[in-house]
Amino acid sequence: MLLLEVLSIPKDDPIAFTFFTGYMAMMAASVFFFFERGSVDGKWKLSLLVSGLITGIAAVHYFYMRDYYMATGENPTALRYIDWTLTVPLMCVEFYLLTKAAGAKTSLLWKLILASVWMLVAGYIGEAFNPEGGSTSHSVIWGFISTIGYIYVLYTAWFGEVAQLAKNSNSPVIEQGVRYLAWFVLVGWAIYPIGYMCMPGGWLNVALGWESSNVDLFYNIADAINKIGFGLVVYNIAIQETAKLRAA
Ligand SMILES: *C/C=C(C)/C=C/C=C(C)/C=C/C1=C(C)CCCC1(C)C
Repeated sequence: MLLLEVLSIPKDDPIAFTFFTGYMAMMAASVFFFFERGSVDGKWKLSLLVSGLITGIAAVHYFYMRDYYMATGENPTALRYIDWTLTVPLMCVEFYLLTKAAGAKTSLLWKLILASVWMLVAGYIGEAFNPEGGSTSHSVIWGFISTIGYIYVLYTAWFGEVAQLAKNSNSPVIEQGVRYLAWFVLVGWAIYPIGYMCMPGGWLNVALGWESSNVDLFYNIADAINKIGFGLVVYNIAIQETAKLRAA
């Protein structure tokens, strides 16, 4: 029975559609990043490995989330947050690796990881412990607490240590690339709170009647943009820096 449901994607279910395309896109991106490790200079291989791990971890979670959604029609909240708890800190690792040559210390990495885990733990409490039928106050309080962690990462990427170090890197390629990643954090990451507010009791659910199934629609679209986009920016930096080294 489970198998039958998995095999038939309803034509009118955009969420199921994004679970399937999201899964394939993440998998293809991982293959790409792993193979392309071979075409960049040694000091960029770790960055590409991390890009591939981010989309690879997501691909495995999409495999399970897709089945969970197809079988139950519900949001796979636990799987979603397990995925993010692994992949968002790895995105912090990308920031660290890019600015390491300019002097980034591991304390920067830990601050970013702490802020993102804070953001995710609060978001998980907001979603997983939302009372039956939904509670606006519960959703707003935990959404607000979560946003503090988000703003910390955003600030660090745009004006704080990450931005400063990128400026000191003496590489326009790295400075430009880090700026692109900061744009992802500003625009791409901001899609997640929109999904969050669709849960029962959430602002968009209450004010505009957006259904809770849209939580996954927004999360799936945001994941594809952010995880693959982040990886491609890092890939582009690595390719350009490698070309510079080889020309020298
Ligand atoms: C690959 C996964 C990524 C980049 C996930 C990012 C998730 C967020 C930026 C989530 C942010 C949230 C808020 C800022 C408030 C509401 C709760 C969250 C967790 C959805």
